[in-house]
Amino acid sequence: MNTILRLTHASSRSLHLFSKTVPSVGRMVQVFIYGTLKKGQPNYHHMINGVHGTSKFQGRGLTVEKYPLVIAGKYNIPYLLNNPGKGHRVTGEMYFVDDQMLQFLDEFEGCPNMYQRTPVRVEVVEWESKSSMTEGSSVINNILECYVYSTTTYQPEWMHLPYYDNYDSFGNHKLSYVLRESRE
Ligand code: PCA
Repeated sequence: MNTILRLTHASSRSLHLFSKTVPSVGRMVQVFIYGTLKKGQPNYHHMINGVHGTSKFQGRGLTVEKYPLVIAGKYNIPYLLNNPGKGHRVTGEMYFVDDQMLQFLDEFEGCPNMYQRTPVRVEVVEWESKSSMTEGSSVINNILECYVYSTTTYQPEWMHLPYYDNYDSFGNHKLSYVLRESRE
């Protein structure tokens, strides 16, 4: 009994020393972006604003599963409804983001009320040659697991809206996204 106690004490002490002396390497995670945060879309500038943290574009892909991607509400906001199997495989961009950027994105996306950040499987279709395919993540058969902002907290009638496979705020639908600063 005494021995066990001593060992436990010793190991917790060395763990403490370890965490004090070894600088922690920030956690980076993969996020799949399909809406207004994509390149060329109205909120992209947030992805590259260093004030929010770090993000690194990694490539493009499409969800392995089908999802209903709709444009809903009076501000024409894109939502990936978390109802896999319906709709289309959705196109988007993968980014490697640090904790600070992830926290910003969670707040920006009203997570967990408006959207929830959940894991999604993405098939890689285009990869930035500069970054390694396995960097910080496991890629098996071109399939990458990423976080995505999707929602289960949607109005049932949204399931009857048109489904898109590639969101574009400036598309033919004429449902251009209303920026936050322009909302009433
Ligand atoms: N922003 C997030 C979710 C929907 C949106 O407009 C994105 O671009 O993926």
